[in-house]
Amino acid sequence: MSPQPAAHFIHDFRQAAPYIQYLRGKTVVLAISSQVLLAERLPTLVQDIQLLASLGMRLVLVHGTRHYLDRMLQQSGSELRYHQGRRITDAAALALVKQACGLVRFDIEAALSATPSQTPDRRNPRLRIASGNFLLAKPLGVLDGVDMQHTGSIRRVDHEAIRQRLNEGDVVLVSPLGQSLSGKSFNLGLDEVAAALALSLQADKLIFLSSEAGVTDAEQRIISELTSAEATELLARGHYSSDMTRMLKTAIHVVENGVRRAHILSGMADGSLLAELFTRHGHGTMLAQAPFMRIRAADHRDIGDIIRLIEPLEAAGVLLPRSREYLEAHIGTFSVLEHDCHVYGCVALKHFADSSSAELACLAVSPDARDSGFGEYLLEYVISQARQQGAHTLFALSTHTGEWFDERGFQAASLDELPPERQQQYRANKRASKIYKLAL
Ligand code: 1C4
Repeated sequence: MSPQPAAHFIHDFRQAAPYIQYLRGKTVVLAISSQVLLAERLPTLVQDIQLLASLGMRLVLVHGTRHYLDRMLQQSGSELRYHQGRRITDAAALALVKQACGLVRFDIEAALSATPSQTPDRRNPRLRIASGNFLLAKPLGVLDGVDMQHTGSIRRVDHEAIRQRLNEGDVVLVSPLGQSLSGKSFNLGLDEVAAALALSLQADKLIFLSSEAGVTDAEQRIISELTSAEATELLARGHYSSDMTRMLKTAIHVVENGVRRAHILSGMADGSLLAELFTRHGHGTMLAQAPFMRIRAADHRDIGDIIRLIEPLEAAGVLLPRSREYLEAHIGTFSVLEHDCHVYGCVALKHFADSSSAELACLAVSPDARDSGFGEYLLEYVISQARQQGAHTLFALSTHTGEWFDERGFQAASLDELPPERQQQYRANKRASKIYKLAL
């Protein structure tokens, strides 16, 4: 007897498939905190980064230096000086910033150059890493009478040069150091660089790999999804660390200015990057400007997704069979539930000659997304659609899901209450489905 394939693996791999497809060709900026690098997370993190690159994601990495620098300054007996949350970089600190950047860059480059040990053909070309003078900087100047010296801010990102490298399949590695037109170097903040890169490249995602697991609520539970408005409210309550506050502010800023998603997650936990990108529940916190879930009218591009949802249920006798031709002809009656760009559910609202009643039909939620309230959202959506169209009664016919409708206020109905054309279909298909109705 052949051994059973690992059920969990197959389930998880199938769940990841739409995300793999979706992320191919997408530009992602990964901001890696220096705390993560100091914790020696680089070797495992790099394996995941290599995997993302091999799946066709366009990756821009930017690393922090803050904790390296604090350590170096303390070792040299220098004082750590900050103003308005920014380091005051004097000449000695700038020399150490350059050292720290060199150190971190070489470590990242070396780690990314290693061929993954599981690769079947070790002659595969290594990942190419590109770096350069991508950040044009200017001095931050004097703030409240405090000279910030060699601390700078970004004047421009050479996004065209970065795009060229990405088009050639390189991974781009950026350090938080910029050069001015007069040839001076300036120390930059990781958050500022990450935001400038994500915005100028119109990236699809900005991901912070930090020492914190994500944004937490009052009970210290990780919040998996936040809109920028919700994140702004949370920040106003202000119980977050200075690192988290900075990341959250940056995440809000980028999603409100065109980056589709920002993520804050732990760079310390093994595989957190993969879990965040390839599973529905993610691992850390994901931010977007608008809510993640929406129900919208279906169109012809959704037919493939609808078939994927309903085919197994038709085979099991739960739903009526509907051919592709039927779906093409009736797509105007369908709505789909989308969560983070994937279709997880569908429903149709069927009309009759007598417009005082309508039928909720072809209701399905993907098995991996059940029990999250999606079915209920679809039901509410169809109820309000039916009301808007002037129906007074909403019918639902079911062989397996009667209880679900019972619990949501539907009542049993008899065959002769159905509109005549539906009675005819009922008799013809011999399913003996239970009939439910809801007064609208
Ligand atoms: N019976 C009772 N409770 C059920 C249930 C069932 N069959 N299935 C799920 N539940 C409960 C869960 O246990 C959970 O309860 P809890 O933990 O909250 O106490 C709750 O419902 C989950 O609610 P939700 O809002 O999170 O719902 P979802 O899981 O997102 O979705 C569906 C609920 C029923 C939509 C989902 O389970 C599903 O897709 N099931 C398979 C398809 C299905 O049964 N669809 C309903 C069809 S009736 C057909 C047609 O083709 O037009 C047939 C017509 C005919 O002539 O026979 C329809 C309407 O499409 N009709």
